[in-house]
Amino acid sequence: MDCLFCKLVNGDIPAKILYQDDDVIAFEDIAPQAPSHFLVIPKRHISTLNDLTADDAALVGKLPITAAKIAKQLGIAEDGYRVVMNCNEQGGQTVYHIHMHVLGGRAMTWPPG
Ligand code: U5P
Repeated sequence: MDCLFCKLVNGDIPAKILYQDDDVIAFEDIAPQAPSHFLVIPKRHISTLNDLTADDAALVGKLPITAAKIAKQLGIAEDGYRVVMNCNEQGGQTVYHIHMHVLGGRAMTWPPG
């Protein structure tokens, strides 16, 4: 499958990995938009949020749990951080393998652009 993040999961493209287990992997975003910016993704390929089914609930639930664990380790949890999941073109999705952005280390603005 020609998916960038599947290649990353398989070790075929490099990433600064922060955490992984059998289900999820977290790595630093290559184009950080905040002092801390990492992505948490399921290892299994799911293209967009629209493709999720009830069977994916436990897997997807691991994304924010992993995000919070890493945020604590990075020291951004207490001040706060933002999680974002973009869906399809108007949502700003560019990589079609679902991923949770975690941004912290600075004050966020609202609404996002
Ligand atoms: N990205 C990486 N590593 C790559 C390719 C892309 O971290 O090898 C990041 C981009 O910098 C972007 C994110 O922040 O993946 C895709 O986000 P989205 O636009 O699909 O939400």
